[in-house]
Amino acid sequence: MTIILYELQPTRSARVRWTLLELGIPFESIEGRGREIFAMPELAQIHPMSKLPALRDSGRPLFESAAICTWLADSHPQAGLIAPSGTWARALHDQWTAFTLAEVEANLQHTARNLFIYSEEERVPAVYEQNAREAKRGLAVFDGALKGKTWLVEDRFSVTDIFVGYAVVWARVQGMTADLPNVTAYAERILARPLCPYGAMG
Ligand SMILES: N[C@@H](CCC(=O)N[C@@H](CS)C(=O)NCC(=O)O)C(=O)O
Repeated sequence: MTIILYELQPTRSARVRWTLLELGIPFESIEGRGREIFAMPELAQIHPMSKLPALRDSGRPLFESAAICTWLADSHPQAGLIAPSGTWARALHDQWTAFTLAEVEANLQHTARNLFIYSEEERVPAVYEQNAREAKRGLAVFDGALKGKTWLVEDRFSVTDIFVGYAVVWARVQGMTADLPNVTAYAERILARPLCPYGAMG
């Protein structure tokens, strides 16, 4: 089995890097090219929109950080980083990853695209406030879910925390978590994990 990860830190490829490190899987990294990585033909062969992260596992292409992290944890069950399919704990993993993407990250990403990817003429500054408000609604749900808990699923560290933790740390960098004590403490626990690469986010 050979794993090749296309990555650029501190993007969402950090989720995959961390999952691989937690699982102790050796992997080859395509990195250190700055934004030139997005123009690599071999990246386009994996991700139809040339986005990161992208992965080859024994030659097979896979994209979307949730799908990649879940697959890696599933295919190494002995590490206990994810509950098996068909269990309630696994349903909660699926719930929190979908919720993160739809209710928090989509809003953070829309603002980031306006700020860093769209040209000045294309930018719509009015969305910044709307996106922050919607992201905070999602983050408030996490604040409630984390009350009295250390980790999200079965109260033990899992790939769910690797996934959700990225969005929470991103929101924290944007100053959206200050009035959410449980989310703030969770972000600190995430950043304190020995293998966590999210410190590079700022
Ligand atoms: N939902 C995707 C997001 C992928 C994504 O947008 N990645 C960013 C880096 S964090 C990217 O490649 N941006 C380049 C672009 O939009 O052209 C995932 O979680 O993998």
